[in-house]
Amino acid sequence: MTLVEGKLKVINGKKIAIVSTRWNHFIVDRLVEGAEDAFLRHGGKDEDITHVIIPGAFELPMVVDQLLASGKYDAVCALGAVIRGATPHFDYVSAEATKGIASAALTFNKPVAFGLLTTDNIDQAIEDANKATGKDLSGNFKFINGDIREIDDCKQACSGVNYVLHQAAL
Ligand code: INI
Repeated sequence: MTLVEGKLKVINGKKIAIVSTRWNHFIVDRLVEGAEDAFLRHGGKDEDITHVIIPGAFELPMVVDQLLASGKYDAVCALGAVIRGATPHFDYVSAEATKGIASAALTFNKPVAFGLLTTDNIDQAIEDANKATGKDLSGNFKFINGDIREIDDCKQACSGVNYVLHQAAL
């Protein structure tokens, strides 16, 4: 049997870019804290994190694409929050952001963490963001084990970072 498995460790000074949105920044800033914390706790160095702040989730694909194209980063972590509210705008923004981020990852064949919260209302988003600041990493390991169903949106954001490290370590 051949087992291919990364390590939950940042090795050889891997560099990561975290992209976060100003839209819903009071939520998204909590995700940034969680992502930075996860990177540092797994052996990454503060100087190897570049944090890019952009307007909203719709812009995430373009910026993820540019960061990967620059060749400067081993992985990118995309963070944002789209809150449904009362308009169909939610569906367009979240669908384009999701498709675009996935497409950039496939184009450049580099790890991209998908940390976009998509919630029905602001209360759900706050709840998720609070869990991120709790820095509960247990969900990350579930994610690595492939048990994605058990973790909520917020833990996906954090675990995405670990997934990035996991991939980057290969
Ligand atoms: N951007 C978000 O990141 N979250 C949202 O909830 C949101 N809503 O609801 O509209 C949102 N809109 C802005 C959009 O992402 C672009 O930044 C904007 O349209 C400019 O291109």
